[in-house]
Amino acid sequence: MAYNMLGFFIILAVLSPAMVSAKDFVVGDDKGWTTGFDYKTWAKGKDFRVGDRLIFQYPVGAHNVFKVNGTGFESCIKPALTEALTSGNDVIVLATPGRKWYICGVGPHCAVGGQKLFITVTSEWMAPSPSPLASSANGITAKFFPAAMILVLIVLAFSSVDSDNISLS
Ligand SMILES: *[C@@H]1O[C@H](CO)[C@@H](O)[C@H](O)[C@H]1NC(C)=O
Ligand SMILES: [Cu+2]
Repeated sequence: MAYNMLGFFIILAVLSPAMVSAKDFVVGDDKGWTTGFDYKTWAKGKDFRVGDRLIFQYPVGAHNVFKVNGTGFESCIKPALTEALTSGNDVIVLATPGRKWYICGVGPHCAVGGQKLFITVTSEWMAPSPSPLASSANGITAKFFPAAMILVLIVLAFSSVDSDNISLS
């Protein structure tokens, strides 16, 4: 029994770094997805990782969200073939690393209102720029640390208890 429990917690500890690190970003925070907001400044310094989520919040009908390429971002061109997200609470899971661009396709919101967002998503295990290789080891340590601590505490707890006392059979 004790060994089965330990195995369970070891698996949990190995899986937990991903669960610990996945973050939700409400685009624009309290302002949400709107015109006249500086999304460049908002995105600056934020650490977007694979598995994190972007949440675009706005009154339904007032705005929408198109994923575009760099050209579409610069020139505020919405793609003809892509469906816009229009729910007012659009959740985008950042599934792959790389540069991502989003614009609002309503009227001149992108071109005049500056309603456009550019982010760079880094892979789950790599440290962000400027020196991804040099600091990647530290990044992994930081991510594993909470899981490692949990594991150590569990092992200590089990080793200080007589296994007959916690057996359920
Ligand atoms: C960017 O997107 C536009 C519209 O969807 C498309 O016409 C264009 O070829 C794309 N540019 C690149 C470099 O992929
Ligand atoms: Cu808009």
